[in-house]
Amino acid sequence: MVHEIILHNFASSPFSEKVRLVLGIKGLSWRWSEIPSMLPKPDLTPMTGGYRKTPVMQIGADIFCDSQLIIRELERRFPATSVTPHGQGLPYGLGFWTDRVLFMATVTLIFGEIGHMVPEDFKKDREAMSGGAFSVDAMKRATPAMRDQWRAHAGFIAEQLSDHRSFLEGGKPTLADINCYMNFWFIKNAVPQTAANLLKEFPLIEAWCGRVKAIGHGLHTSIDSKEALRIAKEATPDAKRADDPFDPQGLKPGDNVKVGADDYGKDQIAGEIVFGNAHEIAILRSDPSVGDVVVHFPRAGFTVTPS
Ligand SMILES: N[C@@H](CCC(=O)N[C@@H](CS)C(=O)NCC(=O)O)C(=O)O
Repeated sequence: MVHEIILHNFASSPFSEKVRLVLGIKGLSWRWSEIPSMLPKPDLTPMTGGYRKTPVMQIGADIFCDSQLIIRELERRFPATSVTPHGQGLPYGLGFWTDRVLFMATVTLIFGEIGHMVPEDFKKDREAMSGGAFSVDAMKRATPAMRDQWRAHAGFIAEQLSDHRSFLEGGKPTLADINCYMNFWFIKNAVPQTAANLLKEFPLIEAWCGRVKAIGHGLHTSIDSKEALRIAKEATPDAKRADDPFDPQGLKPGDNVKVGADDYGKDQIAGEIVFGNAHEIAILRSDPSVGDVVVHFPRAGFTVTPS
């Protein structure tokens, strides 16, 4: 049975914007399941086993965590409109620069400016997720240095566009555009005047942002998160058992493991290995509200611990 793509996300989430644009490039129809931007997420965590970050993609009883793996899975299922036409590997590596180094500079600039307006419960949620203080003062103090860094990193992107190409890798948008753009989308939405000031130096980035924005999000209709749970419960996971002869820890299908992100939101998700490889690990788990589901994670940026 072919199941619909369900994206569990919320409108202001920059990592979701990456996936929404990939869905746009691929011209796909999909369902938008709205999830809260902080815990509790009662219709999401039973499905993921405790993974709480945004976005999560569901296709039947297969659950894909992290934008890196969601995009990889969309590429696998819908290869015709590829977002990696110039080679499949490096755009994912680029994501570690855009999603961590550039993103942290972007976050500091945003919350150094508007952090004092953030509700207390949101701050507490993010402190629990990151294991550190949500200190607006510290972000304000870091802002001048981060503004320098942000400019330097944005400068790489401006340089790439300096021959007046339409997109970072040529005439068509690719994952390189999506990974980079997320940071500009976030800062433009959150602190538009600051973004406009920062981008005065980089008119080619402004123009490129307009072209990426114009891609849109494909065609989506909303779905209630309870309905998504019901779909997971009625479906059978697609993932098939497969050996991983090169697993560095010698892990095999059937082994019990815990999987978690290595940066923030490190919740450890328990399950039994279905398959693993250099890019992905899929684990089987059950919950009364969804039955058996297979939860998929990227390998890069995640730890896998035998349990
Ligand atoms: N590496 C993750 C990062 C995702 C992430 O940090 N998302 C933010 C929202 S854009 C988040 O999870 N915030 C906390 C939450 O939504 O509960 C990915 O690429 O999907």
